[in-house]
Amino acid sequence: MMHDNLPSMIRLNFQRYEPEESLHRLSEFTEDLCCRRTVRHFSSDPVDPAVIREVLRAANSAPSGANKQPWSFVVVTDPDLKREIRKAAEEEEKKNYGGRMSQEWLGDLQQFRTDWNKEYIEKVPFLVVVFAQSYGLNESGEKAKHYYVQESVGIACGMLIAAAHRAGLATLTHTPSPMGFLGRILERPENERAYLLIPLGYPAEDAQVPDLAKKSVDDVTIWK
Ligand code: IYR
Repeated sequence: MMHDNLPSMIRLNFQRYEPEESLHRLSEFTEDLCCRRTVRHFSSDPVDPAVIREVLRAANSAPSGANKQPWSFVVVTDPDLKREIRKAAEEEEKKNYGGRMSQEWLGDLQQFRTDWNKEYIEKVPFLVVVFAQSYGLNESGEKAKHYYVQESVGIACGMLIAAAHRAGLATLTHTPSPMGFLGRILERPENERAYLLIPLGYPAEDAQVPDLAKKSVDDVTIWK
């Protein structure tokens, strides 16, 4: 029968807190998350690979459609690969900044002082390239269905970014679109599409960020 091979059910391990304790614990976390900034100038200072692995362990704990975990994390440290990725990303970005993005889009980006130059790709100690698996593929080439792939991988990336911040590492969510070159350079299988390129490292000594205002939580929340 269909149900013969199901995993058994185990008791939920869950901690309830009194409201005061709950808010206390949460505020610390929220305050820390609210200090996070996207970084575009990285130091070449090394990072312990054990920290990267732990960040990925957090990301990999994300919920996903039917628990398929439809992602792969490719950790790049090899200087030749980084150079190749930088070169290919800059080629796409030159096209993006040179006419592929609309005037409105370019206008919206001005405050970030971004351009096609992606020096950080070579400078940062770790690049994590997140791939989304549109379907599963085992060693014998059998396909398995994946569900809510975009949502699942997005959630995992959010958890990755939060974990990296918690670890004292800076991140950048880079989408040098189109990102097809990442699958080619990193020799990923046909079921995978590059989703996000995430440099992970320490900010450069002199790193600056725009003085941005975020919407207030009350402006984005509707209580009914
Ligand atoms: N991918 C380009 C452009 C860019 C687009 C958005 I939307 C941003 O929030 C930031 C940059 C780049 O990385 O420069």
